[in-house]
Amino acid sequence: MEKKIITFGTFDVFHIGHIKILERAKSLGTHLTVGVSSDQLNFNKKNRYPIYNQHDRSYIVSSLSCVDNVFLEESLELKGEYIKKYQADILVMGDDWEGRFDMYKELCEVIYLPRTPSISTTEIIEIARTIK
Ligand code: C2G
Repeated sequence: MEKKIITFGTFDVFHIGHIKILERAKSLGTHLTVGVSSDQLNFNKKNRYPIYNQHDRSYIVSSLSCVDNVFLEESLELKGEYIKKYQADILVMGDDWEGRFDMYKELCEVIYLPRTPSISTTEIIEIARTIK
């Protein structure tokens, strides 16, 4: 039986923590849809644009064998609409978002997975900045 998973993220400067959460998300079902957050959404949220633009970030994520479908996440508030549109059975997020999406439990199962320790896009950017 098909079991559809949906997850969301920026996936900027793609790293091992990103692939691990996507693989673990896929292992919970049979089909994985990924909402890649738009450049504008990131600017609104963090007051800066991602290093890689939304086309390149979507291209990288869609090239992964565990990913079946990619779309642009235009607004954080539209998660309920995306869950319905892509007929997701499970919403998966990293546990940095623990509890934040519990309101979608009326639409689907909501699972928070532990983050991969010791790696983040912010840290990679900071390290790269210090290299002369
Ligand atoms: N992640 C992880 N381990 C890390 C870093 C990230 O498991 N070391 C996970 C995050 O928990 C998230 C996914 O990878 O589930 C994508 O992370 P980000 O690109 O940082 O996504 P974010 O900016 O949190 O965007 O609608 C929600 C947003 O789009 C989430």
